[in-house]
Amino acid sequence: NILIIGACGQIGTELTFTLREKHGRDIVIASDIREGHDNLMDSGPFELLDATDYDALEEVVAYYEIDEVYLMAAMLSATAEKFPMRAWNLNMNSLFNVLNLAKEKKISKIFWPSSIAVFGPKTPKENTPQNTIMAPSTVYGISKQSGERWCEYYHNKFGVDVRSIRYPGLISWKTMPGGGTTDYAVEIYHKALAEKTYTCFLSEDTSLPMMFMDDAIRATLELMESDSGKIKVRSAYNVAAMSFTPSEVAQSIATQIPEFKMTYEPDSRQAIADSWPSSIDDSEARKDWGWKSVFNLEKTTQDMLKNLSK
Ligand code: VAH
Repeated sequence: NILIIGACGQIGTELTFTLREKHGRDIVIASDIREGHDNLMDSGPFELLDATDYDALEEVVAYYEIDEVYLMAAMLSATAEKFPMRAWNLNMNSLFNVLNLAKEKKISKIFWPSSIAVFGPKTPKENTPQNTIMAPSTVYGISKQSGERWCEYYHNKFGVDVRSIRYPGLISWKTMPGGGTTDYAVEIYHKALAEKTYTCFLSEDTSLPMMFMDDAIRATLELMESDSGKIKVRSAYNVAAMSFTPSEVAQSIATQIPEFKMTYEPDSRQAIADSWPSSIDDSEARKDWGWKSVFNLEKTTQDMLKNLSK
């Protein structure tokens, strides 16, 4: 059976629905530190679970006969800057708990999300390669870089089958993101429909790697379903779909909502965004397990506005 930790989050929610559709509702156990939306809670088994509590996690794994874990719980970049020690504790101890369950052979496969946040100000910003300078300047980025090292160590040392992706900023309509720097790219669609205007917390020319959630979920499942022998990277794979600036997404919305107006008031999240790449080279993922994105900005805007208008 499959356990999703952090099932109420932006990615966790979509993974829960997709995996339940694929495998059946009772094969996929959703868990989080607090209950989520009714549509998630009504879609199958749910457990309240603190991912940093090893004994509680071990009990859920034994009770539901879990063999695969998707660890989606984390504190994201903006919030982690406000609570560094809480972020480190959650992001790292939840990972150690899951890696150690696999080392003890209590589970057989792990997905753990990394992020383009592992790159820092010294990293080449255009077409950032799989292997390059990584000196993240954010708490969140440091935790993701350390997590990548630990995943690779547990794979090489103990044969743990852990797989990971450096997600770009993710755009989705089913849930709101929580405390990230790329959250503007989700909020903007809600505000465009509700108020025809949005005040963006990043400057208009801040280009960041982004991906529509359908592509991110498909990348995750394609990686998890690949033969183990094909996976040459056991830290985390670069994956890419598109890069855009706030002004480009505003223009894309204006083609469907002509009266849409954007204003800019950069805040502390600007410094986080400035430390990240503007585009990513995902040739390793393409080569090793056939990754290919589908959604560009135009299709993303169409899908977001269509689903949020329902
Ligand atoms: C964040 N959405 O903004 C996350 C992600 C690349 C960005 O890691 O913190």
